[in-house]
Amino acid sequence: MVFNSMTDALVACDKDRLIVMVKTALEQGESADDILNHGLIAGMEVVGDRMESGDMFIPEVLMAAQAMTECVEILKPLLEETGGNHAAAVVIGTVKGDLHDIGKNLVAMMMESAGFVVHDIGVDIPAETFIAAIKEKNAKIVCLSALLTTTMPAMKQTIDAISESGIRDQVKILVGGAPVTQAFAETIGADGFAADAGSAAKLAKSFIQ
Ligand code: B1M
Repeated sequence: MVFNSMTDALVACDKDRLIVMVKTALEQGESADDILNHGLIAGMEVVGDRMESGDMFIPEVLMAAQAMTECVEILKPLLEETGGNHAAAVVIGTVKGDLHDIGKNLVAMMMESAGFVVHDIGVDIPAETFIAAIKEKNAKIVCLSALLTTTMPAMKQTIDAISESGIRDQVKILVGGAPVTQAFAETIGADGFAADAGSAAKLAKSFIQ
């Protein structure tokens, strides 16, 4: 019930109401994980459906995204699990042409709390910027995020460019984002696919241990 109300507040772009709901739910003993998954992410699914059907427009979707981001900030300390210190550097970004960053930010957060040193290089990132960051940070893991079917090819282009630059053996490349699948990850030569932020951190740990 409380999660349905969160969805309603998100769809109504009512940030203040949403923040109060999140704080109240925490006080009432709901877990940060449940609030994120059943309240906020589920709400964003509805926002996506409305966007697709033309019932919500970009400015409203941006307001909903901002509301979600602020709520994630509240949940952040509670979502973080200590996973030991892996010290390995992770470079993460959303691929070229794609501006979506909420999922990528969640993955970065979970990686950080799993003990990685995370370098978030942002959104709309061309292959050459990924390559420069991998070299500069001596990264062992690279995470590519894409939310659009039209930017999925940029994942392959990025992986190809990393191979051509001669540093492919130095890094494990993980991919994710709503339209991405395990099969797609295999097709483009990624080392792994994660469906959500928690799985991404677990997968990264499995490559380092
Ligand atoms: Co956009 N958008 N959007 N949008 N948007 C989608 C993705 C869409 C599905 C909506 C829809 O039509 N139903 C659709 C894509 C359709 C398609 O490609 N088939 C779409 C579209 C079309 C567009 C535009 C083209 C719209 C337009 O301009 N006409 C445009 C493109 C802009 C661009 O990128 N060039 C656009 C713009 C935007 C906003 C800027 C308004 C805003 C983004 C704001 C922001 O990110 N700061 C926005 C939003 C908010 C969405 C929806 C509604 C929500 C995305 C989100 O944040 N979800 C989205 C609909 C949807 O996804 N249902 C939609 C919550 C987030 C936590 O989930 O990002 O999936 P997600 O991340 C998950 C996993 O996927 C995974 O872990 C995360 C959490 O556990 N994961 C990874 C993500 N990255 C990972 C990386 C990893 C591992 C796991 O690496 C290892």
